[in-house]
Amino acid sequence: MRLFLALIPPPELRRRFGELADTAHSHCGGRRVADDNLHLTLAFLGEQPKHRAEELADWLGGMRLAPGQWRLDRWGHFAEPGIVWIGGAPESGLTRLQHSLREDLEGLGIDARPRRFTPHITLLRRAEHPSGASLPEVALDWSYSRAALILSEPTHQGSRYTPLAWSRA
Ligand code: 3AM
Repeated sequence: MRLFLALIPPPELRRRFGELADTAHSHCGGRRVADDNLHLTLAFLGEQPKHRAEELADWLGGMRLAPGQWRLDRWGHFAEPGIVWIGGAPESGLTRLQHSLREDLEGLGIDARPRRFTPHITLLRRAEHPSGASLPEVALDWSYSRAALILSEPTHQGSRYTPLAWSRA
């Protein structure tokens, strides 16, 4: 089972991310991430056996995160896979959260990625012009308090993400 940990935006913020994805797509081309799949990856866990997924669901389900707020105010891109994203300054709470999750996972024997965390929301993949486009200014705030363990499955229409567990409210 291909798993990752993520923050899932509340519906109104997800709608705004979707609008930004449309705008970015009209400038940069490529493949727009579906609204239902817009998220912030905290840790990619790779392929894990079912019993490990259950263990991880119990671990996350028993955890309460320190809530935080993150200001999204910048566009970015990863040139090689043509990813266009929105993000913000690395917010200390978010960085601490990612670090402590990675440490816990290491204790569970999982070498989670990325090691160097650039918090971002992927809007486009395989963009034809990932840089150089003049994209509109962004200023959005995300109040987060729960993380999700997500199952990623390939389909003909792209990846399907299914939350398997949530940290406590
Ligand atoms: O949220 P983003 O788009 O940054 O790119 C994948 C996506 O990240 C990443 O995990 C998230 C959920 O799929 N991902 C997929 N395969 C990966 C791998 N082999 C990976 N990250 C690191 N190594």
